[in-house]
Parts: sequence; structure tokens; C-alpha cells
Amino acid sequence: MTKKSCLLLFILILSLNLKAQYISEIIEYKPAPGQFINTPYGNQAAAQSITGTTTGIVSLGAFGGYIIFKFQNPVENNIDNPYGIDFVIFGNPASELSAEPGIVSVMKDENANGLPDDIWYELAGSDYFFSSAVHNYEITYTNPGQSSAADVPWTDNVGESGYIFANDYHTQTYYPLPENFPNINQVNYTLSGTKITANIDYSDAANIHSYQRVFGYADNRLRGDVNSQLPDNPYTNETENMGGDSFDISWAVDENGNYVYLNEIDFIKVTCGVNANLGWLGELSTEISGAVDILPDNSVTGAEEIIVIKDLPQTIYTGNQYPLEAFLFNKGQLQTAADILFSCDLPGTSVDENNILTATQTGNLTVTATLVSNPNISTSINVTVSEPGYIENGSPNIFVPYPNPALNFFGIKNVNNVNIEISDSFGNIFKKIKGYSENEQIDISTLTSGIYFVKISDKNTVCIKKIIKN
Ligand SMILES: [Ca+2]
Ligand SMILES: [Ca+2]
Ligand SMILES: [Ca+2]
Ligand SMILES: [Ca+2]
Repeated sequence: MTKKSCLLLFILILSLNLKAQYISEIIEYKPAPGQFINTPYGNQAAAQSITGTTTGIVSLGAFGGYIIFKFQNPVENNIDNPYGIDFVIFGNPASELSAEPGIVSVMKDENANGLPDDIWYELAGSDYFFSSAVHNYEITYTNPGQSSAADVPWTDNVGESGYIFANDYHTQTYYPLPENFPNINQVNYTLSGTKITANIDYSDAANIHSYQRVFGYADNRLRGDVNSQLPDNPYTNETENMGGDSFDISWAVDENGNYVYLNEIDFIKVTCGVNANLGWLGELSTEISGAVDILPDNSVTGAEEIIVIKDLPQTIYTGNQYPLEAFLFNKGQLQTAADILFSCDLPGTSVDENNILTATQTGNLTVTATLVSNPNISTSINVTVSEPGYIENGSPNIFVPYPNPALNFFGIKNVNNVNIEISDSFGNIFKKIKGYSENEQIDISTLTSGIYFVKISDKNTVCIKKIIKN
């Protein structure tokens, strides 16, 4: 071989290697029930639509639904990639307020047989280490056995149950049909994975919001510049470059939550990571439009350290205690030794040595978590502090709990066949009632005195009312 042809061959190999890869093959698509399942967004053709592109669309259904795909070549965990990011997954969030977080796991074909029969490692995103994450969550969906849309009952392994509600917009059956999913049991089936808590704001029933997670989830961040070859920096809030959701193989953790180094991976699994009902919008369900791998470019630099704060309720109340949690990540890896200090800007508000927040005055509160060793690294969240009152703003006023305050029993007016959930302001649920109709007496005699929230939901509405127990 001449020197010249050798050089040409080298350039050819280089240019082949430098071509970013799209998904080349769908290995498995097993959705949970959902409003898009058995439609053109939720069948095998939908799953195929995300290969070779970033503009397909497939719905994973409710919690636990998943898709497994691969690229033609392994995806390298290359330290020279921008921000360390190895691949990007695109979803379809319409705005910063419509995140439907999917959890991403990766597998290396360690036994080199071409099959995904090795070990899945979850990529630990920003919410993985919060006390609210449930790491071995399992949910079982039961086929309601109807030929058109019907509520799909579920039970989980933490003693809860509910429905994927049928809505008026999608009239087909939501449980995966045998002609589309021959491998899904037609009586019931169980899906599992890590469950994170979405931050959903139900206060305006016409505009229910699901806020973005900070990093490490699919169907979470907005798409950016279609012509960019560079990924979004997941450690900044702005959408940079191609946008979408950036992933670093170095976020991989084992079943105990310890980081595991993988030099490359062969298979990627995306699982809907939230179990939530968005009222008339239906269940929260992750959608995927495609994925692309990222090429090395060590000229790109940006922020690498970020503090993530666990969400508080949008409204907190004077006199209550709110535990705060915040973590420092460096290139997306948890820094357990970091010393983080909380501060508050509202008079009468304080955080004690156990990071418990209390407020004595109403107003708008900014809680800031600052890295003690470098005060330039900080993150803030904003909440409203209110006096405990009677009726939540923004909820349909016709659903009225009475008497309020109540001692041992209360009822709710103007409701028929709804689900009721009674929780405190931390989201701890004390009571669930299915098929409640107006004026039935709800027993709260065993609850301690204080403020509780009554979540009233049916297939069209979710609203939250406040009640005081004397
Ligand atoms: Ca990487
Ligand atoms: Ca979506
Ligand atoms: Ca294998
Ligand atoms: Ca960014």
C-alpha cells in the first residue's frame, strides 16, 4: 500500500468513525397500559419509528413501561466527549412544564453473544439519591377485559392501588392488545424499576404542570438546535446545542447505588419512572423520539458541578416542619463528602442543624443551598408560605369538605364516585377511598390535629382541598 492510499484509508476510517449513530435496532418494546397504547403512538410500528432518526415517537405508557434499543456499534464512555456526555435521548416535552421522566439503564454485552442477557446498570439521575425515590418499585396492571377504553386497575408492592383512568380523548383499549403485544399476559403483568416523584402542580386544573427534573431523565428537557453535533450541558439549566436529554455512562450504578465504571455499552433501556395521574391529561407516560451518540470534542467546556435540591410542595404552611435535602454532583456523580448549607430569605424562616425548615411568616420564600467550600456553587428553589386556611386557591370551589375544621368525621359535597386521598403537607398519605360519593362520612378520628390535604380525583379532574383536623 502506498503512503497516499494508506492516508486515504485512514481518512476514510476516521470519517466512518466520526459519523454519529442513531438507534439501529429495537430489541424489545413492552409498554405499561396507557391512553396511547394500541394507537399509532403505542404499537410495534411506533417502536420502529425511533430507529435511524430523532423525530419518531413511541409512548411507553404508565410507570414501568419500557423500550430497549441498541446502536450499530457500542457507545463509548469517552472522557473527551463534551461534558463527558456519551449519548442523547430525545422525547417530546412541549415546554419546561411537561416533563414525563423516563429512567435510563445501560448494559454492556459482557459475554459478547450479541444479546442483552448481561447486567443492567441504572444511570443515576438527579433524583436517584433523594429519600423519595423507591428503588425496587413493582406495579401490577390487571386487564379490565373491555373492548374499548376502561380504567385499568393497578396494585404495587408498597401497598397502594389505583387506576390508569380512561379518558374521553382516547377510546381504544389501554391494556396492551395481544395482536400488538403477543408476549404480554392478557390477565395481568408486573413491571418494575426505580420510581421517582414528579413535581406536579394541580392547582390550575386547566394547566396541570409537571416540572423538569434537573438531569439524567428521558422526555424531560427541550430539544435544541437540530444542526448541532454537540449535546446539552446537563449541569446548566439553559438548553444548549442539540438539547434533549444528555447521558453519561459514568452515572451507572449497581443495585446498591454504587458507581460502576463501564468503558462502553451495547444496550439502552428507557423505563417510565413516575406513577402519576395528571387529571384530564391522563397518566404521565414517557415518550421517546430517538437517540444519538456523541463524538469526542475536548475543546468544549462548561459547568461541571451542580447542587440539586429536593422539591418542596409549591405552598408550605407556617407552623409545619419541612425536611430539606440537597446533593452536590460533580460531572453527574454524587459527592457524598460535600458540606452544603441552607439559607432562607424570608424573615421568621429558619433551617435547623438537621436541615428542617420552619416558617412563622407568610410570603414568597427562596431556599438556597450553597456549597460551603465554594459559595459560587448554589441552587435555589422558590415556594409560597401561607397561613393554614380552609380552601386551596385554584381548585374547583364546588367540591367542599365540611365541616372544616373537623373533629372525627367530614364529608365532601358535590362529588360522585371519586377517589379520595388524605395526606399531610409532606405528601404522607394516611387514607385512600375509592368510589366516594357526596356526604359519605370520612373517619379522621385517628389522625393527629393539624392541616391535611384532601385530593379528589376522577378520570377528568384532580383537585386538592385543605382541611383542618381539630
Ligand atoms: Ca462519558
Ligand atoms: Ca412526553
Ligand atoms: Ca450478552
Ligand atoms: Ca443545559
